[in-house]
Amino acid sequence: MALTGMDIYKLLPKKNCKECGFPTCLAFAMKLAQGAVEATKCPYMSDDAKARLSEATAPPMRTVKFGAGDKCYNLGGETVLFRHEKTFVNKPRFAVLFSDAMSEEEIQGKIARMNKVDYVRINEEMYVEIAALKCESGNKETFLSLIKKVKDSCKKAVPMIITSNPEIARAAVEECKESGPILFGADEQNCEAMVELAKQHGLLLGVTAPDQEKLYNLVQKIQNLGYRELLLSTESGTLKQTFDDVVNIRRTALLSQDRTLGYPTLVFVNRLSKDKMMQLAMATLFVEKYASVIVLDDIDYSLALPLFALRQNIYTDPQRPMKVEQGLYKIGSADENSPLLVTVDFALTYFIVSGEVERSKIPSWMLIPDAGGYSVLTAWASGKLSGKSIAKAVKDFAVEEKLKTREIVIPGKVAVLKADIEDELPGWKVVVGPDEAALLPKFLRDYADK
Ligand code: B12
Repeated sequence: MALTGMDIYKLLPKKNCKECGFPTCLAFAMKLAQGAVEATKCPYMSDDAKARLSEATAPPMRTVKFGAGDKCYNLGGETVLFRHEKTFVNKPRFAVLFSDAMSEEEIQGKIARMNKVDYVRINEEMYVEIAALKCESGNKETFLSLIKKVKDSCKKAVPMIITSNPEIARAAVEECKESGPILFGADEQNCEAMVELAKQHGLLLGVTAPDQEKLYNLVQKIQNLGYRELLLSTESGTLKQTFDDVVNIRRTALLSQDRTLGYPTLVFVNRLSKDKMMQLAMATLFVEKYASVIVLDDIDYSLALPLFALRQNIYTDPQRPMKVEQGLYKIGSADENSPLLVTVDFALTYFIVSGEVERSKIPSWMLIPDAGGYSVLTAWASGKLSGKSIAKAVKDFAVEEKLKTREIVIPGKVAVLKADIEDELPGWKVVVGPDEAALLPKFLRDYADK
């Protein structure tokens, strides 16, 4: 449970030395309780008090890790129930399920579809981060051969070993331990052996129980065994109950500050429906509330596009606009005579405008200056989009070397910039485009015809 200001005050040296920057130890204690200052600011605190405070002031949901090297991921560490309260921090990761009872054809099909999901959207690489590998055969050798196959073919995905048999788990971990797998399947019966194995290799341990109450007791038992790198899951089997479980776990951790359930959660959407569109819909639900690992039966490019875009939108800081990279972008087979349009680096604007340019089927260039990640008018009103910033982008991205044209189309909303830009870019002509991107296809067709 969280400590109050008075609880913290009792742990302080009460010297009122002011070295922490506050006039009294009591004022410092109150700020510590609000999380507005770090305990390390007090130079005279005893080691014991430091340990108690760091435990008590740590976020109620633990941040845990899995993976290795550049494929290492954090889960959990969330501090709010709703994104607009502050921000969500560690995005959920998607997993595709492979079982050692599947046919070779099915496995190879999944591997091929999963590997095709590999693209960049707003500076983020999109791919499936986890290969969930389930032992259904009960046969160690069969399972190891599945792990090897998937590991060799899906280089980007970290394995998640799913078994409740500690002996098979141990062999499976040996097969892929260098990639920092998740070990899933600690339950009431096997938890001692599974904890020992997870501890030995520092693995994230997936804990599973039939319902919330049993899960709570099991986590307490595992914490008493000295292990806290956990990922929680219930086996309820229905969408309603699973949703309830995941939401309650988050609420118990954050609102009641009960750290027994202060861990990220895993949801097998593939167990809730066999229909792939339904699984997609459920996955979107659990991206928002509140799973940290979401297991699907399968994925392909068309399923990934909405799912990954949603995740990206939810897991960005609402106080910071999403930006695209500045530069000169080619749309279609634009050449040195194609139209040149300028817009801003606010991702929403860029995607609307580039979509309309594509729709026009007129190959074009888009120039993105540094506009602070703001919309056209916001950037103009804050002085970030100006004759100078546009002229700078023309120079920085060597537009005069790549294009013969000396004409640039600007958004209608900033028609007022025309004279400024022409002053900054001698020999250039500024053409004022329409106010709305939806009018761009007609505008571009007329412009290209003249
Ligand atoms: Co503001 N803000 N804002 N703002 N903001 C507004 C833009 C507006 C219009 C509100 C108002 O007063 N009516 C004013 C600007 C008034 C003016 O000068 N004419 C305004 C102001 C004054 C400000 C502040 C200066 C306020 C202040 O601090 N005093 C600050 C500036 C920031 C700072 O540095 N302090 C400010 C701040 C903000 C925040 C809250 C931060 C957000 C910014 C979010 C962001 O931009 N990333 C903000 C918003 C959201 C808005 C708001 C409500 C929406 C802007 C938006 O997102 N538009 C507008 C009001 C409004 O527009 N309804 C005010 C959507 C995008 C997609 O539109 O970029 O213009 P867009 O793109 C469209 C077109 O321009 C066109 O197509 C797009 C789709 O149609 N287009 C084209 C785009 N590129 C191109 C290219 C070509 C070639 C062509 C032809 C067309």
